[in-house]
Amino acid sequence: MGRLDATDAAVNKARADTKAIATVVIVLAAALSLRAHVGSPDVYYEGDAGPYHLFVTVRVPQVIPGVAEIQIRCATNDVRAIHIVPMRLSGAGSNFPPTPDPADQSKQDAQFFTGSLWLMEDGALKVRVSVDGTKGKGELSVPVAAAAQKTLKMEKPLGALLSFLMVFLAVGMIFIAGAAVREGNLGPGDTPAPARVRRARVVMTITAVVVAGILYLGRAWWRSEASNYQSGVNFYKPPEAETKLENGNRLVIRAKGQDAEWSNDVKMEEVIPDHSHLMHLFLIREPGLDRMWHLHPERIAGGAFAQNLPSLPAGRYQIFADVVDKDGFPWTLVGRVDLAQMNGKALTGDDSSWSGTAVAPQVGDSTVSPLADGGRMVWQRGAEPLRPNVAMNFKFMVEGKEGQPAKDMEPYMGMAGHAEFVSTDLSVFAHLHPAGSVSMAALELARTGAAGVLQAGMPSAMPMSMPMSSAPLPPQVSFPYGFPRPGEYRIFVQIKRAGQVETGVFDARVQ
Ligand SMILES: [Cu+2]
Repeated sequence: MGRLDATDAAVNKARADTKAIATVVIVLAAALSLRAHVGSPDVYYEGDAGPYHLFVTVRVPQVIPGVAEIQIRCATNDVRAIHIVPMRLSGAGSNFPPTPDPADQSKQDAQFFTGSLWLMEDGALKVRVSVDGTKGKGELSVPVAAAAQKTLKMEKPLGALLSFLMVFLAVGMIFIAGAAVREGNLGPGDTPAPARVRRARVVMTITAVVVAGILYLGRAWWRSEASNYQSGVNFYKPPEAETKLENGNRLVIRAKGQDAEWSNDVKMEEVIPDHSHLMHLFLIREPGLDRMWHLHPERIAGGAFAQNLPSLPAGRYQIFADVVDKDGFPWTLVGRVDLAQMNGKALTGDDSSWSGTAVAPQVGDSTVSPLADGGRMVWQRGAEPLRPNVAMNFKFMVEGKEGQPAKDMEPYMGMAGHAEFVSTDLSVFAHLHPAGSVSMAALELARTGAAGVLQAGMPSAMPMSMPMSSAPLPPQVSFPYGFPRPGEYRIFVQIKRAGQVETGVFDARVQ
């Protein structure tokens, strides 16, 4: 609690300071954002396990192997038992699960279950949730992108204890070897012969050299393990999006991996379609986040992606480009590009854009957003302040010009809505759907258990919240999510009505 208050105070102080300092803060924050992962590792998922509707949160450990915390809220009170087990998302490992663990049912709240799972390996995993209740059995799988986020430092007392033991054992070994030679076959009361004393000294010297050698090799082993682990941490940092402008307005994006191993493992030539597209590219103008484009570049030769830019004003744009690799692991390429005024074609297909006012920190939270068609979108949130790491359902109501609930909602790329939660310092970016923070391609892999089921160009996501009939969707769309940390966020909510994509934009301060 103290830390949160301190952070808040620091934020307020920074605001009160001069513009020059504010600029420095922004530049610093932007620099950090390029190094950080895109800042939202936990998984929020909402879906059906047979007849049971569940809201699942997976708190991914910061280190792998590590313990993931699982929370499951059931929509109904007919669930008796839940079992959870981690598995690989696809491939052979997904067919041979270990024995599932029972989740604990809360004593106060029978609809709430919790459990802990060891995640032993990194990469694209899933947590299989098996439900047993009065309506029989049900099952669902939640994709989890398991990635080591940092190397933990050894705690000082433990380090001190281990150092002491090391010295004690090393010195002890030398003296034991010496004593064995000197006094090993003495009778009671005898004194060792001078020759034995001399030999014992030689043996002790040799032992000291051997012990030093063992310690040296141990240190080398420790360091190589640590550097292996660190390279695992680096592996999962968001890859850099390298950009190049060709022929005036053609933006070419290339993933610059951390190293050769990354480029070899995560081939852009093999990324799989995620809700109808190989890449979802978001261009957000800095620093006010007052312009946003959601585009879908085509893959070109050599694993690069190309997008003919629409008309857009000059400025510095933050790039977030979502792709899903062949194993179902989601990556967000992160970059930045300075663009002059662009004169391009009108948007087509699933491409969409929004323009509005810049974020104004003093103004605070907003819950009503005017839509381009004259209607509006309302964020139905309670009065209580927003807190980090709290799983919530973000509900948005779409209204027509006269304030009536929209009756012409259509699926947009197969779903009722798409939302982008972006921290104003650009260190957090999450692209969400009514099913939550998992990628739709990973969800499909979790269901089918095998890669290669998806064909390029085929819609990858079975519409979750969309009735298969052509009846209009309900006017309300919701997204399960939790803010990863305190700060200021801008939320873009994209829906489609009467053939037109509309974007509602909301500002939120998380305390
Ligand atoms: Cu989407």
